[in-house]
Amino acid sequence: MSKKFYITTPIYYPSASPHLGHAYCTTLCDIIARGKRMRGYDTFFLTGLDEHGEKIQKNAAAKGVTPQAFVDEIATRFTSLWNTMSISNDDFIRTTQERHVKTVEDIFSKFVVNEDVYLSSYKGWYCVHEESYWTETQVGEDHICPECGRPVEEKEEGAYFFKCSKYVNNLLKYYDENPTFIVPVGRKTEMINNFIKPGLNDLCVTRTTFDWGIPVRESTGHVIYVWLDALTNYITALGYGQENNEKFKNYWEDPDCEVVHVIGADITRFHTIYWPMFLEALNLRKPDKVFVHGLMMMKDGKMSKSKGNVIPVPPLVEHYGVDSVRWYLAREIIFGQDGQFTPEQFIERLNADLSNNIGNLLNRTVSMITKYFGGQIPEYKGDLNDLDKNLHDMFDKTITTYEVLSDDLKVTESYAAVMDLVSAANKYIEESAPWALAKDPAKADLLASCMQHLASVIYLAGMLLSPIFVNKSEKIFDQLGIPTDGRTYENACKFDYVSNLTVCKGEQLFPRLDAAAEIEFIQALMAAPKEKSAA
Ligand code: ME8
Repeated sequence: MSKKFYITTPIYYPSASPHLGHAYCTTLCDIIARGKRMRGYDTFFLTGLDEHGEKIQKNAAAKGVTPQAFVDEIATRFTSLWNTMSISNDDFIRTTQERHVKTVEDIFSKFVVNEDVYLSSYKGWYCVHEESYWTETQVGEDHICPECGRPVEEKEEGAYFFKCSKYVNNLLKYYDENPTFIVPVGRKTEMINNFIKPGLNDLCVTRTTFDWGIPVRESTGHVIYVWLDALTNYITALGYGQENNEKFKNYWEDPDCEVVHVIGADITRFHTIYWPMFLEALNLRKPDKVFVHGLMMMKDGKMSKSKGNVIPVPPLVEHYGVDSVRWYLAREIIFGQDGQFTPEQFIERLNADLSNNIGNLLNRTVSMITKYFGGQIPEYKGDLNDLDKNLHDMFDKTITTYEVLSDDLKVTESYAAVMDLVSAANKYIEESAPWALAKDPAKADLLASCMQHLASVIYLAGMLLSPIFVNKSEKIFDQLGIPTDGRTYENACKFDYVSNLTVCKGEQLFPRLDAAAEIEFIQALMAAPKEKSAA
């Protein structure tokens, strides 16, 4: 039986251009997906757009275009950004697509028939930005949205309600039986204490005050609440409820397929409370994990177009290369925690890890193998001394550590472990002093062993880094002389695979960056007019 993995990003609102925050989430998911594919998992990676709702309708009206024309234009900016970031998604769902619309209508009808929804009327405090109703207590005396801090307005409308009361016990049982359903676990406590314990109201799942949404068949004038519409993308994209539902069967319906949703903290409530309830009502399995990542902030707080502090991604990628930007995103901010973008840390990260560490190791090793062995990687001589033995042990341990951490979605930690191996190999060069061994014919075996150990470490590191380095890993393999058909995870994990290959010295992979000049370059990018330079 093949190992299977299904990973999704949130589907973003195409209400404005995507920024580095969106790129952060999608790139991290891409790295996870590529890592699983590398290890032989049958992987499906989904991203897309959440195109309905009042906010989109208002933004389109402000521009004097139809909502569909509005989202069509912004959709091209998202796909272009995913191209720039080398995102390897298997599908791109848009909630205005027929496959999705029809299935959502069917899902709603099922809810009506099964009496999971009922018609009533709703009065409450509504936040247009979050498209959410809040209670009097939640908005407080100032009538402010607890999620985004914007003013809310009082509204009353006829509406369908989803019977949360029917499913809340099942949800709590699911939390209990699946302690890693919500990661980091602190988020689960937050959900229980803030939303479930105070009493979960039935959820209002239709709107009548605007029409840019999926219509309710059973009641003219009602459109389906944007969150019920949006969450179901995770199954409609796989073909749920459609004729062509092979992917749905292969991934969602296979209990051995791990299903993971990666989201930002702002949308935890919808994914961890309502989504499992909708699935229970449809009699479908629930996701194994909702992983809540942190926010990428700027010095003056959350990145947002209205603040004008958005960093344009394409010129960053054009200047530094996609692999470097991907490396920064994966390594600088611990996945699951908030982080801050600063030009100083960006340059420091690239210089320290890429230029001084992996780039340096590759250069030195290929040069020495060329100089001492005419370019041919010597045969494996076993562990001849403690230095060899320690590096060999670390090689083996890094494979296990990488696999365990990445299966736990500890992306940053898993790549830190790979860099630790690279640092250890650089240190091993200093301690083994191959230049001294080369002067003593009695130490020929030690010299050969040293070169072989270094080449093995580089092959493994290059492979483990390949989910991030979509270009440079291949260049590493070229310099090591790895045949194209030998570039597999299994081979890279074999300590003696590289023996007898012929290295081929190439360009320096990560030239050192001049910090002062580069910081100035990034600051200029950040100051550039935003709308043009966005995605
Ligand atoms: O909430 N740092 O869409 P959205 C890191 N359509 N991640 C960020 C970020 C930042 N500064 N800004 C945004 C929606 N994100 C709904 C989702 S899902 C069924 C429907 C990421 O366009 C983060 O993952 O507001 C966040 O959860 C998501 O974008 C919200 O995107």
